[in-house]
Amino acid sequence: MPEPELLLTAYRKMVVGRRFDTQATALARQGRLAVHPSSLGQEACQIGAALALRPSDWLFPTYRDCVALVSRDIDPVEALTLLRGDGHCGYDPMRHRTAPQCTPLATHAAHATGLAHGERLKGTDTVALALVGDGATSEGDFHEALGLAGVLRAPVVFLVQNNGYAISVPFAAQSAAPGLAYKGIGYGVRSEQVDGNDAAAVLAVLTKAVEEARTGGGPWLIEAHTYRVAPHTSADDPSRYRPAEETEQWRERDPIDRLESWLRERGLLTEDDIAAAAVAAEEYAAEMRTRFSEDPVVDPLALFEHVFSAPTPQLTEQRAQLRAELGER
Ligand SMILES: Cc1ncc(C[n+]2csc(CCOP(=O)(O)OP(=O)(O)O)c2C)c(N)n1
Ligand SMILES: [Mg+2]
Repeated sequence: MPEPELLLTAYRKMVVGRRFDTQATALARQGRLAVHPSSLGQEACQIGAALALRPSDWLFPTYRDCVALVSRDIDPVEALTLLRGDGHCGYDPMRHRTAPQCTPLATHAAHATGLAHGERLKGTDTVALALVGDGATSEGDFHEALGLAGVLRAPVVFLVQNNGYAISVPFAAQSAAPGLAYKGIGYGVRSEQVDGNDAAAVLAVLTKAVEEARTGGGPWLIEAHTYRVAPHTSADDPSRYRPAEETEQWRERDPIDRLESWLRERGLLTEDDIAAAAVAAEEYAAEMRTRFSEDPVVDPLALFEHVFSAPTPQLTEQRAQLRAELGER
């Protein structure tokens, strides 16, 4: 069981993370973001990922995982820059030891494995944690990454957030496996299932996996059972593919409510603590609104930066064309 202090930190981060998420959904509705894939209902997995890692460890997130980013203390405007339509990920991956959010499903699983193996070759004790969706486990890249991680015994942990759906495709149409943890076992990767809406359980199992990977025990796959309460993105209508009663049932297993009552019952969380967390979350959202009310300054030519260390002749030509179109600068 994680220490009470860590669970209190988890609670506060989940409350702020949820407020960040609902604010981001509102910003998408107002046209301030192009789109927003909400983490609503998956906060226990998101803060579990952020809190199980040391600052020196690497996180490999997907488009779903903005709450993990802000829980890792990435600035909220930077975390949402990509969703604002910018060509770059918004934050400095090297500084935050957090890869750009990955939209192509599972390609980052191989990157995480490679980085983890490379760190071990360099003699560091860095661990990489890749967040993966249930649908992404059907991708070839996921299987290649697991195969390699198993053979290399790379210090990498895969957290599969099984939220029941890949957009409109339910789990039953995705896989006939009894669970996704079996996919790890097939590659010799130790695997476990966890209640993904139980923050204490997620933290306990992830911390164990990360520390075992760090000390030479090889990779882990954790399948967390959770649910995407919100639409796939702000451009989706889930009523077309899942019953409202199902979503309501999962609301009753809300990860924040569960942690809150667990901490309260043990006298670890007072009414004042709850009120203070809510105030901090509102302040966070208010600052987001202020900062997002300003239009970002975007230089169209920045599109060509950071693609290659030395630009290719084609890119140089395309940049010159765009520059001419924009007028002399
Ligand atoms: C390689 C690839 N194929 C298809 C898509 C389109 N796509 C975007 S999200 C998604 C569903 C992914 O579901 P899952 O992995 O369960 O993640 P979730 O959205 O539920 O977090 C698909 C098919 C993509 N982004 N990348
Ligand atoms: Mg899914």
